[in-house]
Amino acid sequence: MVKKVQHPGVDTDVLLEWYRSMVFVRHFEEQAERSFRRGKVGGYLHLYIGQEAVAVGVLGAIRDDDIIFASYRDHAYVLLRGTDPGAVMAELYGKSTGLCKGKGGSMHLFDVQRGFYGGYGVVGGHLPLAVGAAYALRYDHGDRVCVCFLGDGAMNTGAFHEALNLAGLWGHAGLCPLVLVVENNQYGMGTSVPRSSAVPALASRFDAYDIPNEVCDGMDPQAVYDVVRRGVDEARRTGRPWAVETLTYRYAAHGAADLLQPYRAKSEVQEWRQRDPIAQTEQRLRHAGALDDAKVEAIAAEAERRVQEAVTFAEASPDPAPEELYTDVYGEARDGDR
Ligand SMILES: Cc1ncc(C[n+]2csc(CCOP(=O)(O)OP(=O)(O)O)c2C)c(N)n1
Ligand SMILES: [Mg+2]
Repeated sequence: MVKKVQHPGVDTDVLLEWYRSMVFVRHFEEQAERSFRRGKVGGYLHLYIGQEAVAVGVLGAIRDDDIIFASYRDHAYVLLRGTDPGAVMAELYGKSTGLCKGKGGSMHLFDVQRGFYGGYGVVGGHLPLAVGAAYALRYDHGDRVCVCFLGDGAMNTGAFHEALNLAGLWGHAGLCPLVLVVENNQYGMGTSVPRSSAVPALASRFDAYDIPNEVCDGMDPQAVYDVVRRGVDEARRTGRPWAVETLTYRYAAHGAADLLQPYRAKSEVQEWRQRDPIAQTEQRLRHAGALDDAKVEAIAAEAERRVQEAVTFAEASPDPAPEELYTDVYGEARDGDR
């Protein structure tokens, strides 16, 4: 059921905003990596560099009251959702002023106020949660949708099949407005999709659960937006799940601690870099007369200024107090819970 995607133009002003957002996210992550190398960021750090067009296109297609679930490669979603970059950087630094008081770290960002329901380290573990959340949204008679980002590797977990079967089934009753966004970045750690998936045309797997699906170019925010916008509108209208496989690439290592990448050729990374989402968008905007050298520099400088502000905040923030070790471990029982 894989369709070819055609996309008409998005407004130049919108594209310029998306460009600005992608530049900011990239600067933020490049800084996060530098901080990791300096030993300022502990634990894991998975960078999204190369995949920015997917987050921008998808978040551009949903409403502010829609909700989002994601894996551990999660910085872009919260930043684009409007979470304070200082709180995100402080979270990576493990500081008490962090988004999750320094207790979640890079993989477990969470911002309920802005509809971001995490940040999960267990591959595929968030899928059952997202299906349940989508069901809850419709059970409450609302018209919000739940967006769930997942990697190609997550599609080979048992949780994927169990969750998606329920999503398809509940969708028949109009009770699962779930938008599944596969970010096929070609690898799960060091294993390529053809080496790990019996059927590498991943979107087709959704057919098994009666979930309509499409494939799109994940290096182009406009292409992502156009296809996802249709899917979101459809899920909102019908209460049925919908899925897209975005074809994208991560330039960075799987995690910042992985220095060797023997599983792929440098030339392959270079080839994908030719289609860098930021460079491509910049070209398009220059062509439309909306960007020139001075504006490109100004946008980069502004991104860097905001990132350095976030770093200054994170560095100046205190570590969590030792007595905080046992707080926020369990939820508080409320009246009527038992
Ligand atoms: C259940 C489980 N199995 C294995 C791992 C180890 N692991 C961490 S990331 C990863 C690869 C996942 O690949 P993918 O879903 O494609 O996401 P990507 O890293 O490419 O964004 C694996 C196997 C894990 N975290 N959880
Ligand atoms: Mg992957």
